[in-house]
Amino acid sequence: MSSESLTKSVKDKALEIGFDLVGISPVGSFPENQFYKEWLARGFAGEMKYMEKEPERRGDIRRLFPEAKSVISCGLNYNTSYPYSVKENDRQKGWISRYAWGEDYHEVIQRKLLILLEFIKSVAPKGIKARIYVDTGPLLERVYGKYSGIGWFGKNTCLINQKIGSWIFVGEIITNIELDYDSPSPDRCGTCTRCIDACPTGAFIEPYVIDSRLCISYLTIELRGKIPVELRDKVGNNIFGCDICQDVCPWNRRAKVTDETSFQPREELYNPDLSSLSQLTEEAFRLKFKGSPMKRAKRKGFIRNILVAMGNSGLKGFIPFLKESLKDKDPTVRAHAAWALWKLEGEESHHTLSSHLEVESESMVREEIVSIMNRMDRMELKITNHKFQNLNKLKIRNSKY
Ligand code: B12
Ligand code: SF4
Ligand code: SF4
Repeated sequence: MSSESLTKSVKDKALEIGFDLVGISPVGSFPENQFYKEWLARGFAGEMKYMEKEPERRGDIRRLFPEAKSVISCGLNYNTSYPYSVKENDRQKGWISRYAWGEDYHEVIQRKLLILLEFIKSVAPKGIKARIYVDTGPLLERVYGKYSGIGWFGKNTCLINQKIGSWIFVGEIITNIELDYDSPSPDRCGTCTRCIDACPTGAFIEPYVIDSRLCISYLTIELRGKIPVELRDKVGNNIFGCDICQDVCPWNRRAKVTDETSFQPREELYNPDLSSLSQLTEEAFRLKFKGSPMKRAKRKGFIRNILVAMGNSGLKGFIPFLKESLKDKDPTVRAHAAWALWKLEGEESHHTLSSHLEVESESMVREEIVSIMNRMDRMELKITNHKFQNLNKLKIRNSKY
């Protein structure tokens, strides 16, 4: 079979299996690979230590697979037909990122790639070698997405396709056979800066460059310990991931709706009630999120996020749940429960928090509570100073008469 007809049959098969996009690029070292090392050096990977492992390999796949010649990039649309706007309305509820409403994409894409690989093996010349990737190894997947022509790097760093927008997952087959290659996708962001302007935490240090440490997606999924206090207000009601920089992107306005059944939202994952989730046990968490990407946050990370959203809600109805979480077995959970109580009750939380301090032994929680109390004291001092100044002003005024 000629490389032209092999390429065509591979692409036809990818679409037949259900991928929405497919493109092919030669293996290579592209200019964007240079940004990666710089990005790591600036500390933008935060605690994602796996990103720092073998950066050379991530930059050039031939270090891992020396015979590699071609990368077949496949894109799968996860834009289900649910509306976005609900999240703004109801403070009782938390927002789970669109990408996590259905089945774990790693598994869905891997299944499809395996079918495609079997097909390729059946039609390709003997001696073919190939590997499958979907966020499973050191590969800059979006760089290959761009050079395979399935999308460009938006200023929000997402891969955007002109026809179906950016609600796409990507996966690749890397092989030692040569195929016909596509041209890279041209950048179509133009003068737009909507994603940069809309990001609540200012995570885009400059167009095309994200500081993960500021990204809500990182804070609610990847970060294991406490969410930095100064960022908690900005997390809002995002309890797993964040969609804001994609929601505002004009290329998603008319994004095609997917018919992939695996991504249809599980009822309880679409804009769920916060109160129903804050008391999940380890076992309940495991059962509820089996087969879902949400398991990545682990129970403690997920409950931590719920408590932050409760604290940001302004709703005093959550106070009993927070008091219950103050007894949680996990110190990260207790620390965030203390913070959220303070957010909802202000000075009234003093009694509960100081009583808790008497029985709390974990330094992480003690530090949180002490810092809240110091803040309360500073506020008290400010109010007293303010009253004192007003009294003095009054005295001075009175002395004039
Ligand atoms: C680490 C990671 C994260 C981190 C860091 C995000 C990031 N932008 O890198 C965090 C946890 C924040 C994250 C969040 C999300 N992620 Co993520 N993530 C990854 C992962 C594992 C690695 C990405 C990576 O290598 N980053 C390193 C940095 C350097 O890459 P970069 O920021 O994209 O920078 C590139 C360009 O911007 C360019 N560049 C840099 N500077 C400049 C300057 C100029 C002038 C130019 C022109 C270019 C340029 O070069 C860089 C490449 O070296 C990939 C899977 C993979 N193996 O590729 C999934 C992946 C990128 N994530 C994905 C998804 C779906 C998400 C979320 C939407 C999930 C969610 N809703 O919460 C968010 C989106 C947030 C966002 N705006 O990026 C998809 C993206 C699909 C798409 N359409 O783009 C991927 C590809 C997984 C997959 N297989 O489908 N993710
Ligand atoms: S996912 Fe949210 S926090 Fe992260 S860069 Fe986009 S808008 Fe900002
Ligand atoms: S919002 Fe605008 S700048 Fe950002 S990725 Fe979309 S088109 Fe590009």
